[in-house]
Amino acid sequence: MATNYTAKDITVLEGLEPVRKRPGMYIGGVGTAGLHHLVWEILDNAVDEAMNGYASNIVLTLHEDGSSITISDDGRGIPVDKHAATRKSALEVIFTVLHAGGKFEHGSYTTAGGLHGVGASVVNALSSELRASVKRDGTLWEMSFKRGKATGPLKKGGAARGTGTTVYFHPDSTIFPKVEFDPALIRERLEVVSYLHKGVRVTFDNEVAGKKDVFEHQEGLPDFLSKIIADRGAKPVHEAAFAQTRDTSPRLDLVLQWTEATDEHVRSYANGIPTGSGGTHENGLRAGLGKAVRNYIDTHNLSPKGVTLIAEDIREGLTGVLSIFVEEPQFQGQTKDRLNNPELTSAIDSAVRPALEHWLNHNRSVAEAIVGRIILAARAREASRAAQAEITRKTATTGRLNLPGKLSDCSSSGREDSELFVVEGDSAGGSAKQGRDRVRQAILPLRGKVMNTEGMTLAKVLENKELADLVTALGCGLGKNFELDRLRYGRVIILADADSDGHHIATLLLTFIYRHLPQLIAAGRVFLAQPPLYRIDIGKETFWALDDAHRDRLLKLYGNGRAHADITRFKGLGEMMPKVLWETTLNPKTRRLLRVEISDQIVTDRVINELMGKDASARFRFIMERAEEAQELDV
Ligand code: 28F
Repeated sequence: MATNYTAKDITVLEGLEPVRKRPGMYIGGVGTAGLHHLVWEILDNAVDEAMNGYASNIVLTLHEDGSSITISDDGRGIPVDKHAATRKSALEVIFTVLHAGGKFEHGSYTTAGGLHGVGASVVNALSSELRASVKRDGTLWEMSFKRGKATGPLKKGGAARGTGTTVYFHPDSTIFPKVEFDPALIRERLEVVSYLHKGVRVTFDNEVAGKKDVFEHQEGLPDFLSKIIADRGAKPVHEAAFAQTRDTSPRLDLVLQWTEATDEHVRSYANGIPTGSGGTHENGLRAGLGKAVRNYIDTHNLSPKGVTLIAEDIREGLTGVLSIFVEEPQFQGQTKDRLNNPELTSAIDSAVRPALEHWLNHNRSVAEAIVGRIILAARAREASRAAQAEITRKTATTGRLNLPGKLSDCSSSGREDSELFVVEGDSAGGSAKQGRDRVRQAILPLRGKVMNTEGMTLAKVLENKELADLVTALGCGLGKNFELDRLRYGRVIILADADSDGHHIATLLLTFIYRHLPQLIAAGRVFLAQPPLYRIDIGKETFWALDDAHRDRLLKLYGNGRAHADITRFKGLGEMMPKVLWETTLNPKTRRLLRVEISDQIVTDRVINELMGKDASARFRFIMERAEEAQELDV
């Protein structure tokens, strides 16, 4: 616990000029991430006061200019007594001296020292204006700064009820090219604070949107886990989650629950900072978890016959939150979101293993459900390995000869300039085969509806001939056997009718690719073709409209006051003349493709998961709304 400090504890280091000269050294950069580090640092100081039990309310106000913020807590209030050596108040020193503050002492967990621990003084240096106010000993104190320099002395105000610290700051637009906060990012981080620090009420007062959110969770991580599982639409395989907390350093807070989902989803945090790239704390959790489950299985003779369990089986479907607090966090990696404290691996491992083993042994029915889930994962893995081996064997032994019969391959064997069009339906396939460039463009027609693979095991998926043929045609295997450089085409282009059915097929194919061939999307190799829905002839000119809105825009642009517009709606690709299909959709010189990109993994996970299980119209509507945002490329 932080002992009570007074000004004498501050170690005075150096001025703030270096910070303004090389801000990147202190906050990583002056882009959006760097801008928001200013918020996290001040917020972190308020959270630290709450963690030490002195504050229970934190309010963040995003002012209506969208570029200034006030954060306040109801903690003790930063000390204002004068520092013997410098004759300055603790408050002034904290905001004007780099790395000042007794926060390196025991019991305080701000991330001072790492990228995240820049200290309030750096925020001050990089703000065109900052105002700190403290309520302490029944009095209000205030001090203002410009670019790190005090604009006047510490002012003693009137009487004040309660205690606490409030900081207003406006980042300096001569340092940050864009001073515009991202409300969603701030809201998400505040909500996480309320989950990681149970009982602390965190308020987000968004004056830009005129909206106020209050986050407060008495349970903390168990509430967080319930939200994550609900968002992902995952179905738990056991009722009660495993929960563990430990208050001695390194502080540990952990919840785990196995679900029917086919992937692992454990979110980890160090001192409240998301560690998306994992780290030694996660390695410790995996080690402890693996040993505890294996010990349980061995002790109770539950090992499955004919299949060997691997670590991934144990964690398949596992959803959880790991939150640790350590006094000297070492953040690593490009975005500083990997934790690298070596001592944590064994510390977390030896904390989790006995607790989880104890829990399993004292909750037999839960343990049986979890072991059952693990064995299912192992068997599914085994089956899909066999299925993939079958596909690989077929493709490998006879090379191109063994390609699906329906594939009209292109003559070029160079990958980078060849493209595979995955076309819905035979008639569309026919038009595409005739209209295409035979040297560079291959056509794979798919018959009828592709199955909805969401939540299915790989073995089940590959029973679908259409998808198995697609995997064979692509040539790069899938799942654990995936090898991007065996991909036989430079681009995979989904060509479906411009109507709702076509969108539905495209969505099903995207779901399959996203779940089982995600590397193709990550490599930017997956595209959606945009065939026209309408042909519009006005006078001698012909226009092509992608959808109703586009048609109306074209008519408004070119239609009024001129010759009558002749509009034809295409019932499907199969009804298009091959030449028209070439000109409007296949020809790289005139077509417009949408490249499929995943901007936010968590959001995409939720969208695919949430909607793929529901009815098609909800799915299609949701995807088409997103399609509006999709970036158009002339490739
Ligand atoms: C909106 C941001 O920064 N809250 C803070 C405190 C409280 C103390 C403190 C902070 C003392 C000299 C090291 C008070 N009383 N919210 C905040 N609340 N810093 S920052 O002390 C800093 C140390 O420098 C505090 C007794 N001990 C500590």
